[in-house]
Amino acid sequence: MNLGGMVKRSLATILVLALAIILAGKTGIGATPETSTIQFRDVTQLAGIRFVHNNGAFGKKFLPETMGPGVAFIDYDNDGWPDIFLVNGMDWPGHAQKHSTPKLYHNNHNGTFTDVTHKAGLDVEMFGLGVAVGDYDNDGYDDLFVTAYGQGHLFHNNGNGTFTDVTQKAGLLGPREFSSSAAWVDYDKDGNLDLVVGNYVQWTPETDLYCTLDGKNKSYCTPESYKGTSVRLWHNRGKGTFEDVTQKAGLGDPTSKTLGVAVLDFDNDGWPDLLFSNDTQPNKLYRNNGNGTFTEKAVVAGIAFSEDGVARAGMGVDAADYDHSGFPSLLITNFSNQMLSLYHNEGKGLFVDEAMATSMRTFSASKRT
Ligand SMILES: [Ca+2]
Ligand SMILES: [Ca+2]
Ligand SMILES: [Ca+2]
Ligand SMILES: [Ca+2]
Repeated sequence: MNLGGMVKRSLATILVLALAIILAGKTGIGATPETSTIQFRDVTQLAGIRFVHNNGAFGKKFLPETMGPGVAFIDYDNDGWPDIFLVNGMDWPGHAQKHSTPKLYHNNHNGTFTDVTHKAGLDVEMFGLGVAVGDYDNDGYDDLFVTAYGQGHLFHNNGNGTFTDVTQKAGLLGPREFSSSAAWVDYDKDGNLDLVVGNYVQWTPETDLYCTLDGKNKSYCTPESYKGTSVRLWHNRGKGTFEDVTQKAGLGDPTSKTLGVAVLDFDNDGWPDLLFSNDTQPNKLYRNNGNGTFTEKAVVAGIAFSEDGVARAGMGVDAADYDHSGFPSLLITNFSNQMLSLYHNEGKGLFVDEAMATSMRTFSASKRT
């Protein structure tokens, strides 16, 4: 999504679809002018994308293995053609069998892509989960922040086709967390992009719990088994360094189990607000007070819980003004047995979940034809 050109973010579920759309568009494959129905064909192989996700699974059923990786479009060489960055996991320490890294694919302007990961200096092993693209140092080249189990990474785009891991230099080394998604946003409007990072739960291989569905075999535990973790807000001081302002900004909340981050100005006051979709915990909507602090509004806005008052398993999230009302609405994907949430922004700080009504309309229309 994009808010005033200042925010770029990505999530796997949304952008994998977007990737298919862009690839189909660039190659001309999948266009069916003779019908009114849009059709898509998987052109991954044709485009030269050979990426394989490694979730590190070796039989212990560690929780991070359940996560898909993020992907982002980034025109890292400013040639006007979107390139692709794919996040990857890795084998667990002590069980290393293969070398797996994120991948950067350069857009060849002809529907194909070339793996430039090594040349770009991005063949760094990590248990990556998400990615956010933004030019945090205003040098005209988009940079990458990769969320990960353990330690997120900030890669500075050097402007010559290479990146440098500046995580430590930027002051972003922190406690080992399970960061899932991130977004760049200039929340204080000082001209420098700040970084907001969603964290999932408190989990380590050492504190891994035994869960089972059949009483015999270990299964993946649900997030209820683990304590949550606060999101983090990193203020960009300029000159390439960041400070943790989570508590000062009022975003500290150890109960959250965040999987999705969205930036939206839900009340149209010109200050970007933050939405965190939480897995089995209430979603959070933080209104930007315009003075460096935020106030949590999800319950009064009607988006913390489902209509029957249950915290759902919020995962992906995006915000857009889909009905041209002048206010951004929200789409939150939930777990597989739960309906997604289409929170229509009614203005006046209130959202109404229209997912049920919308799907009923679709169903009715299909029955008529
Ligand atoms: Ca490019
Ligand atoms: Ca930059
Ligand atoms: Ca800023
Ligand atoms: Ca606002």
